[in-house]
Amino acid sequence: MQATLVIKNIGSLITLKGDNGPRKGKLQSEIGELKNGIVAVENDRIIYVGSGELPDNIDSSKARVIDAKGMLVTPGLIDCHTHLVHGGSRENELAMKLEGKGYLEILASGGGIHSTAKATKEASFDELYNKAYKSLDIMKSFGITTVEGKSGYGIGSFETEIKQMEVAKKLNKDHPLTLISTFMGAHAVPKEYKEDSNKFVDILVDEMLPRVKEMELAKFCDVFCEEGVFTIDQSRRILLKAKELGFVAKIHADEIVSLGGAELAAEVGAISAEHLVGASDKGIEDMAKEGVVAVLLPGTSFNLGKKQPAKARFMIEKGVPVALSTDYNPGSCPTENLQFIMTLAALHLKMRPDEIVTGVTMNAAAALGIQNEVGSIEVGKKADLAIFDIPNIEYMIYHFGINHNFMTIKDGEVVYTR
Ligand code: IZC
Ligand code: ZN
Repeated sequence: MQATLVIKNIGSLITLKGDNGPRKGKLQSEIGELKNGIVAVENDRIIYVGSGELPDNIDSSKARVIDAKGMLVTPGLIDCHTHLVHGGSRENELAMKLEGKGYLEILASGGGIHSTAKATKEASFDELYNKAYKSLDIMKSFGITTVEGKSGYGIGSFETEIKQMEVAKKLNKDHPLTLISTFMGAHAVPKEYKEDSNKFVDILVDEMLPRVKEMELAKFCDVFCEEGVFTIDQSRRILLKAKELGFVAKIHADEIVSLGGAELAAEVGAISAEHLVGASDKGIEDMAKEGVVAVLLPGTSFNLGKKQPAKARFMIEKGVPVALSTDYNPGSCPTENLQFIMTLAALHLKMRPDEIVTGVTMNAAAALGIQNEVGSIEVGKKADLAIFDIPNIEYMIYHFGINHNFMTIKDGEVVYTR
């Protein structure tokens, strides 16, 4: 075998070796660490993972050799929940927030998602593309190699929804990172349908979903199931229709008000349910039974000043696989820094470092249905890796708020070096 890239002298190599995810219960903390690790890559695939030197059957004479000098290597991080493509920003809401106005209150008064919808509608394709490209570059610098991105700033303007997803499609082609697209036409109720939101759901189900499918613009369909946004019944209708058309279902569930979104995720067979701050114990148990991945977003709770964290420990104990993500968006979580989210997962969700690593690699991959391709460092998998200039994974969580990434490798190519 002819290696094209070799990384040697890895102090701590976090392989995540084992069954492809989702990893639940005790398996969430089995991260397969190797000391003095070495990884060989041929083109875009991993061909060897071990300790010490390469075996004789791997020819590294023509390979680029990277001396990791005792650093930490993990699978490329996966940010499985973002609202990447959008126009404008919402720093104007900071003053309202400081006066004690809540997220849903700002939304109900026509701000929040509505203000981003306006900016996204007004932005040209190129403006949206360039802004999102920059964010992908920041993510790349943090060691992220795969990103999920939602539409959802059309709010009734189907044209804007399509524009967002076309931007995402082009970004996936042009940018080194992988960007997986989600249709989130049900993100807020358009003002003109405020009195009859079921009418808007009719349009979503009968016109928008089939058209998005036909245009092959999204793998997933997501719904903001929340008080004052879409009800449980409306969310059920949208997700069942989406599934019937061949989308994979996701749901923003029980983020602020406990509505029964976790139960619905299990009922409709969603691949993941996101936020879950107010999820009921029964909803969590239902998710465990159906194998729904919990995508927890502690950066959002932090930024909204929420005191109550999602019940991560209870979820892990009950056998729900837990993934973690930034929720990068211009309102409730304007950051691309997944490493900081890992710190919050420890301090606020009481997750352990090994559980957290699984949450941003294998279980994030499982939340996107790509766990057979990425999420661990194993022979045959895509060579998506991050090299962090730290001695161990605890250090990443402990020394917070900065970027520890030294190098990002995507499809076997170095795409970022500090
Ligand atoms: O723009 O506020 N939670 N949707 C649901 C968001 C956050 C994005 C936003
Ligand atoms: Zn979200």
